[in-house]
Amino acid sequence: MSRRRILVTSALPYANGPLHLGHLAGAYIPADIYVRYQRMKGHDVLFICGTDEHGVPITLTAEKEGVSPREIVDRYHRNIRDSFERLGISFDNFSGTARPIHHKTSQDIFLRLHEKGYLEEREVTQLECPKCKRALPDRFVEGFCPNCGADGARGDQCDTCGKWLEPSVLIEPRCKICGTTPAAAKTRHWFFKLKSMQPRLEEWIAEHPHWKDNVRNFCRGWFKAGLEDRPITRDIPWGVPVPLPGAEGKVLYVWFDAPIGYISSTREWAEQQGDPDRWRDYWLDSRTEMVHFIGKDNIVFHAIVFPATLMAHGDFILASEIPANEFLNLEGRQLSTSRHWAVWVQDYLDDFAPDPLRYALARNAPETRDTDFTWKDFQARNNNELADILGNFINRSLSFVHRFFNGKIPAPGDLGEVDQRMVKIIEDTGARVGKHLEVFAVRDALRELLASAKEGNRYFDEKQPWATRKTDLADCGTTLNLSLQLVRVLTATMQPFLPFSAPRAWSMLGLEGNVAGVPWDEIGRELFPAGHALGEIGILFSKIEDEAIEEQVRKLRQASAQAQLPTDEKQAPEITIDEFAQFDLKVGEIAAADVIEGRKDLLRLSVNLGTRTAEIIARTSGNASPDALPGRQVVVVANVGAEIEGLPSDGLVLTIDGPDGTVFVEPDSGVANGTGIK
Ligand code: B3M
Ligand code: ZN
Repeated sequence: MSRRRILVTSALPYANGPLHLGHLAGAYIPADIYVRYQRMKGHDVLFICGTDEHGVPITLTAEKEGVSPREIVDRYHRNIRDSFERLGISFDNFSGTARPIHHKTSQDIFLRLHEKGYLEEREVTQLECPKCKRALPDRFVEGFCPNCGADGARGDQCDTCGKWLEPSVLIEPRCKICGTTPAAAKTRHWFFKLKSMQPRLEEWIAEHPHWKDNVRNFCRGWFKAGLEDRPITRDIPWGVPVPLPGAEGKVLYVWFDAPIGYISSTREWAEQQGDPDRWRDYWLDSRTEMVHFIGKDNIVFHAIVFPATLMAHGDFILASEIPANEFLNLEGRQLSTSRHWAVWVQDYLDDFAPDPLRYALARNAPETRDTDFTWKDFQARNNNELADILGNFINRSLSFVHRFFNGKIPAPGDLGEVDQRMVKIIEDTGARVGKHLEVFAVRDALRELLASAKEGNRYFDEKQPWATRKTDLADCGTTLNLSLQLVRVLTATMQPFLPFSAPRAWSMLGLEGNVAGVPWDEIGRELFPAGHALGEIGILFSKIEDEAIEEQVRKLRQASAQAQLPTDEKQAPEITIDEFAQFDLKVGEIAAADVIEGRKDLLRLSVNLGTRTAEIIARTSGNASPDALPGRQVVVVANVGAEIEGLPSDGLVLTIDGPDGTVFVEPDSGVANGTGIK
């Protein structure tokens, strides 16, 4: 077979937070397995990614933290890149869309579309927040979805029904920053004339009848509704500036520039190779196969908007494959970063090795439907499959040769029927696993790999080398020879999935060089000669104890419970010590307490502050019995005049929302009324 050239992309994660398991399951782990496999097949593979550094989510995060978008982007670029590295995701280049090379590439493409008449400037009405004094595109505005009615639909998309939206269609829209109802205002934007491109797009999709159902169904839905022209510029300060006169202050829509990031990342890679034109081999040569690994929420942009951009431009190749994956849930619930229902990759890697996670996620990849990650399942996959099946077969084979054959692989004797069956497995495991990887079926590929390891264990048990060692040494030699050949096969075959463990097994086998350099088609053909000396053995996969798993579940539940506390219990903005010193905190004694008529959650307290008595209104959960209060000491902020529910209050009394209702803060031993608190 001739050498293919394959350009593989993984969706560019937004540089506004760390990676979690949900990200990995769809766009990164399956992509890395595919890429590592195709490299072993000897093809010319380029694996491209980077962070998506524009768009409203980044601006929002920056605003929330009171820092510049640049600071957010740099921080999370490093953070995300580090997680990928520790997980062994083998990108050839990991770029970022805020870099000059990306701005230039996107602007050039925009200009070409403009020249060719695919863009049109139109006057539009957009939402603006009168309070924040800013335009509210995309995620700056939320409201009810006009399609499904769900609340929390955003100006660009409804997460509940998946519909692509415009801010102006939201029902009861509100500003994401301050909650104000936006006003409509006129502005000008450049529209991408997608409508006119529908026939070409439809034809192109029809040329790929083997694409996954999720991709084809999505596109069919879009075509049926009819593509509409879309504005691809925005009135926000962070992004790729629109390169046209009269467009000052406008930037490209993030979903227009982000996929172009695949091109600019390839260009950056070529420059790093010292061959700046080399990106052309991948993007301009129709023999290149381009594969986009994405999650299902990105289908429209990779199957419609980006291809339309490339078609309109005219020079570039289009995708050959779009393996779009479904979602990963966590312990039966939808992953949510805002609700802290997530497992962060960096936290995982602080506690465990990368390979068991790669294995668990690939084994349970959301290829055709959403799947669920549970810590229990993770443990079971690791313990019952990696350790007890794969690791056990490798370990028992190696140990046996070390113990009884001096660490040298014995020569095989005559082969019986059972041995012949084993020879077959040695010969075809690589091809059986590879067949599934060609069509992105990492689950099936791993199932095959595991099946071969199971066969290995079965063979070992059946042949009973511990018995034949004494009764039929030649047959014992056959058993161990074939077992070791299979171990070699499994080691090479597991390399794309388990790139940290495979090299270790390779050196335990006493083999030189890099297992990733084994040509895939030679797996099962390059065999050990008799007498080959094995290397030192170690444990390949350790078991994970129940306690370690319980600890993870506890951590997850705790973080999510924490996130559900009312906002005023979360961390408040920092103040200076001088600001704190302005609070006049004093101990006082409740002299009298009454419930305000008709409001059992409001108390009127007379508090003796030593030199004066303050009349204070206290808000409670309605549980306090006023009769028990007189005589008790409390803490008062004495220098605020407040109004609580329209009632004047001569200070505030400190209370805590306890599990059974409101409790008062109280000195733990008697002090004089009016004593100041530091
Ligand atoms: N930044 C990722 C997301 O939707 C988005 C992908 C861009 S791929 C060009 O989470
Ligand atoms: Zn606002």
